[in-house]
Amino acid sequence: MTYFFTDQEKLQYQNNGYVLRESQFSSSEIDIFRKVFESTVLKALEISKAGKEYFLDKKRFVDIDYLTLQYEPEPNDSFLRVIEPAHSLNSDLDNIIADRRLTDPIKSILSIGEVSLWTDKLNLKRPQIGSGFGWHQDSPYWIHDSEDVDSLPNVYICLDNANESNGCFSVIKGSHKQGCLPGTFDNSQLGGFYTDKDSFNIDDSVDLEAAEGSLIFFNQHIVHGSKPNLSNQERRAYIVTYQPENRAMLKSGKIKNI
Ligand SMILES: O=C(O)CCC(=O)C(=O)O
Repeated sequence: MTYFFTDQEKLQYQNNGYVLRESQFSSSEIDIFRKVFESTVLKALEISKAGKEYFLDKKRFVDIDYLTLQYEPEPNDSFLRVIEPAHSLNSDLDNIIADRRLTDPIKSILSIGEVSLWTDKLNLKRPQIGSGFGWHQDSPYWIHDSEDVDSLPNVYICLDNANESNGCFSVIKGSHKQGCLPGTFDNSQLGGFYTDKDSFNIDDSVDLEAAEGSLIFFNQHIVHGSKPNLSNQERRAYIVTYQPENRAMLKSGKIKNI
């Protein structure tokens, strides 16, 4: 069984900057993923105590070697928000990273036969607590570390049903075509990483409401973000980013061919 993009999906990806594939993983597979997810969160919290804590724009971060933990803003700053790179904490994630349902479409996007890992993130958005992600592109975060920022496609795995009330993933359709856009210049520490609102059209935003087990493939240049989780439902996601084979990962500099 192969999962390569159809010609129509390739065209959609080129034109819109994303492709949503629903029902890719079964409920029982997603149950297992959630257990892997939560055990990784517990490991992260455990080792966080030994890490180096710092604050950017009042947001709490902890670094342990090349692992970065990002916490929710106060008063929820004991709750994790992002764990990156997550596979370094839990080798069970390796099976997901290598799953052909993720890697075949990525190979279609890159038009190549073999890929390696660039980075992987567990994004938590706990009920009533999970904060939103402002509009941004991934490429400005990576441009100084990657030799080829145009070859870093992402796949987002929905671990919970996601809709507007629990902060589903949203994109600005077609915004990837403009490459790296200017950031906001608001004198904050992280402001440069949020996309200047005058450089894209908010009317092109699409809320990608998707059921658990769906996959969203998206371009590293697409402007994207999500609202806070105001609901009583979890909104967990695992985002994996690939690149052509034999290239060094973000942060660790090691090579992880798939
Ligand atoms: O999880 C989300 O809703 C957004 C994540 C995101 O924008 C990111 O990790 O770059």
